Amino acid sequence: MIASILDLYGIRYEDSIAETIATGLINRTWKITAGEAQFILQRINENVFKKPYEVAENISMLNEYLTERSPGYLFVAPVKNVRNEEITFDNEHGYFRMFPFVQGSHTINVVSTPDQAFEASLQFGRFAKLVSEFDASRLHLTIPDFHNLSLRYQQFLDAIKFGNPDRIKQSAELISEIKKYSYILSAYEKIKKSAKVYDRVTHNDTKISNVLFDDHGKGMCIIDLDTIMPGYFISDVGDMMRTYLSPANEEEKDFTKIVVRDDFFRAIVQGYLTNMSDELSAEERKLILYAGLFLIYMQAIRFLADYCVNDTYYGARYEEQNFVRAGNQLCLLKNLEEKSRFFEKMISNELKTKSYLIHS
Ligand code: GN1
Ligand code: MG
Repeated sequence: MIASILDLYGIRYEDSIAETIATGLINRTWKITAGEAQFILQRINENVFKKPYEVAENISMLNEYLTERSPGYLFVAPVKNVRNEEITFDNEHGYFRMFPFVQGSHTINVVSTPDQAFEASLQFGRFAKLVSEFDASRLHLTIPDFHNLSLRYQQFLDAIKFGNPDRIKQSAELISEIKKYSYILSAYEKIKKSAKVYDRVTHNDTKISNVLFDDHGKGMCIIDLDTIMPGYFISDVGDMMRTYLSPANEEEKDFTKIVVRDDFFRAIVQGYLTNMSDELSAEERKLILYAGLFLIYMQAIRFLADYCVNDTYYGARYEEQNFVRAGNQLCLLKNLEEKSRFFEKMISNELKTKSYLIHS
């Protein structure tokens, strides 16, 4: 499939090595080695990103801004094709982008030490700080309502009404659990009305595989910039909590392996606050723990809603994948919620002592 695409980047397929990188379910990704040069080639899923050119425009606006304001910052923008375009469209195969491969970098798929959580959070917080004066409203909504919990909840209600009756029946227990947590939705409705919880430039997909690490385990930069949009900081902090806190990830079927690790929680908070503590308003600072509850809850909702409509969005590698993932996320949510008081204390100590600044 990619020979004709590589051609448009001046690379001969016969002279290159293409390795598939299989992580996310949304976009397809290859590592291309052409002689000395290495690239990451990615096919954009246009069912998810309906306007691929807007994705490119967002990245290029931020690239321009950061190149001017923070020249030392490593921002991995796409390379242009022979037609001087950032996106390559091919009638048969769709939309593609190519990025330079960052030499000396690697990604990890599991967070196994608090240091890794700290490093990743430091990178996402650093990015958030560097673009904090960029007018977020200039950015396109590459996926409209992506983290709009009210809408996600409505989609869930529709799914359990109009979806696959067998799957809905099977999901009865999970559905009622989701409804029990509706206080998370009410809190979100309040946030939307608040003038002190700001629309910021957010990454919206802060999982660990979207951070590049160097050989010493230090964070280098963040990648996978397609979902950068205006949003609340809770999206970024929340998705880190969702994906770094437990040693078992969202695919785990044995829920007894889902554990919320205290020192990883502290590392996320410290990493993010290193750059963002003074940037967050008093009201935002109160939402740090909520960020995790919010994101995990939303993900549970999205997985279960998709299961009830026959996996139309995520697809599934096996029959019950989205059902399992919804149950998994609800278990994680419960574990996090159980530690709420302890974590709230931890956060307020961090904010008071600023001990995290020692790391920076
Ligand atoms: C999707 O496919 P992947 O892993 O890049 C989703 C995220 C979810 C994640 C959960 C554009 O990301 O929001 O957190 O699945 N991305 C999109 O597995 O929907
Ligand atoms: Mg991704």
